[in-house]
Order: sequence, then structure tokens, then C-alpha cells
Amino acid sequence: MSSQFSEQDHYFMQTALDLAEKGRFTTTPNPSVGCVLVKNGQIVGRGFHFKAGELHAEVMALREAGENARGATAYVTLEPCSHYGRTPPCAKGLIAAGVTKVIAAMQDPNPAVAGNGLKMLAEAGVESAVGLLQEKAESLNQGFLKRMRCGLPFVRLKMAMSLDGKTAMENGESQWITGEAARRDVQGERAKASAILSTAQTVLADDPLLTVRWTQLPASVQQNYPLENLRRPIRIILDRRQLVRPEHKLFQESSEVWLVGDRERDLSAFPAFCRAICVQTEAGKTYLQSMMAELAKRQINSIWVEAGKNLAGALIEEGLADELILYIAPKLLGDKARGLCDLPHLTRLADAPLWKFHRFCQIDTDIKMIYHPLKH
Ligand code: AOF
Ligand code: ZN
Repeated sequence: MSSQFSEQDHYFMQTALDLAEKGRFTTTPNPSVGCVLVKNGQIVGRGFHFKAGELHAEVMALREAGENARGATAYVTLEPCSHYGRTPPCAKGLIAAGVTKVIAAMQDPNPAVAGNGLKMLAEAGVESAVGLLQEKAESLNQGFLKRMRCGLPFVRLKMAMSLDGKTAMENGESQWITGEAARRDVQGERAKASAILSTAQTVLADDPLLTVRWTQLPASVQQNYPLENLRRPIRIILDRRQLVRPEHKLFQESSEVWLVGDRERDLSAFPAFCRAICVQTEAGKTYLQSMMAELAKRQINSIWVEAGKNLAGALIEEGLADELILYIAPKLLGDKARGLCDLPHLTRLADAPLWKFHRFCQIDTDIKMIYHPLKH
């Protein structure tokens, strides 16, 4: 409930959220977190988490504040941690520095924390409050939160289509449906994801690289960091029939490739950055559901899917798609062209999967639409 918070509280939490945003491309598998320390109405320390293994947001802010942290209020976008992970507990650090109040946007669902950070603060006599700008904090870490809460990655399904919902001509020709600016936007979306998922069918048909072309990202995204040296999304290819070959373009760039299948496979002809991930269908689950659970166990927070209509349809039918991102180009491809997603089990209109509109924007001559499933 935000009524307990003042306008000033909102302003400082928004500042912390803006700081957290700076880690958006680099923190996976950790969440993006921002923190400001405020004393006598002035910001005395700022921090954000940049990369797993490096300082947490609170510690960075405490370092900047030094002695000024004593008696300050901390605004943090996530509950301060209480555990010894790659770094010591932030709750302890805040207590030791003499911070007297902590306002967190939301609780940390990580079972290692989950309310313990707030408890630790309360036990030390530090006042705390939770829930300020929680919705914004949640949307910053959809992937991390989904993995912690459900043991699954947050799956974003990208589709580029014509006005009449087609993705390729009858002969498969699809380069390009959308314009250059929309394709640059896709690069930014790829860069944010922990992993990019496609299929052997797509690799065989289009021979894509599935990498991020960092130089194509808008300057605001490239910031001041040499992002491409820090983290590259893992390219995951669903390849149960072992059709992907070392000659494919995927292997021309040395960022990780995981080939998912249900049998061991010989990778001696493949480069060292290529790994085989063996996934078996678990009882009560489909293969894709089992694969997603396995990817979450391997700390994949968020997945950006670029594949054809079969995988798109299956992810939707099996309740695995958390978000649809449609890029719509002002073209008509006609009835013979290929459709967006295959939903082979759908026969009655009453059973059609329903989506809730989230937001849209115009990108040059194309439109980007984002939808969330109405029920999951
Ligand atoms: C915070 N502040 O800035 C972040 C937090 O392995 P570690 O030590 O980096 O811990 C990672 C966990 O800590 C992560 O899973 C999440 O629960 C929390 N992240 N907590 O207090 C931060 N990044
Ligand atoms: Zn921490």
C-alpha cells in the first residue's frame, strides 16, 4: 500500500529504480537492484548491482555515503539480503553503518532471503517498510522473480508479422518482414535476456547467428560499458534429432551455445563453447516444460524466443509463454503465406488462448505490441 509513503519517498525510490536499470543488461542470474541513502532530505549515497559476484547495491551506496550513512534512510528496490552468497548480507551492512530506516520496493522471493532481511533489520531496531513502487520493481526483474517463485524462466515470445498475421511467404522467404529499426529493437531485447531460444528447424532454414549486434544497440543502451565483453546471452537450440552441425553460422561467433536433446551427443567436432544439455521428460510434464525447469535450475532467468510457428504454438499451448512481443509490419502477404503460430489442438473458438494488452509503441513504420496471457 503506497499511501503510507510520501511524495518524497516516491521520488527517492524512483531514483533507486533508475539506478537499478543500469544493471539491466549485466546482472543475470542476479536481479537488478538500486539503492539510495538519504539524510536530511539529501542523497548521500547511490548504488546499483552491476554483475553477479560484484558489490550489491546497498554496499555501493554505503561506500559512497561513508559516515553520512549514520541516521540515514535507505531506499532499496529489493529487500536487502540476509545471506552469505557471493557477497556478505546487505542487511548487516546497513545495520553496521547506522542506517535507521529501510524502505524496500518489494520482498526478495529468493528462499535464502524471503523476509529474513527485513527480520534482521527489525531485530536490530531498524524501522522498515515494503511495497513502495512495487509494480515497477517487479517489472525490472521479471526473469529473476519468475525463476525464484516458479522454478521456471520468464519466457518472451518474439514474432514478426505482416498486417495479416503472416511471418513468411509460402516458400519460406522471410527476410525481411519488419524494417531495420524494429530489427535493431530486437537486438536490444536479445541483449537483456539471459538466453535466446530457437530450434534446429530454424537453424536449418535460416542459419541465424542469434547473437547480439552490440554496435546496433541505441547509444543509451550501450552506456559506457563494453557490454559485449561482459555478458553475452546463451544461445539455446532445441535439437532433439541432433540436426545442428558445426558448419552452421551459430558457431562462427564464440559465445555459448547449448544444444538441448534427450540423448548424449558427441560434440568433438563442435567448438568448446558448445555444450550438450540432456533433458528427459519428467513425469506429469511435457518435454518443453521439463526443459524450461532444467534451464531455470541452470540459472536462466529470462528467455527470448525467436523460432518458427511450431515452437511458438507449443509454448503457448503448454502455458510457457509469459509475454508475446509482436512486431507488425505494414505489409500484406496473402493467404498462401505462413502463419504465426501452430495450435494443432485448437478447434473451438471458446478454447482460443486469450491475451491481455500490455503496451505498444511505434518503431519507424512498424508497431510493437506486447501482450500477457490472460490466465496462466
Ligand atoms: C541485495 N542487493 O544488490 C542484490 C541482491 O550471490 P550474491 O551474494 O550476489 O547474492 C545474490 C542474491 O542476493 C540474489 O539471488 C538475490 O536474492 C539477492 N540480490 N540483494 O540485497 C543487491 N543484487
Ligand atoms: Zn545484498
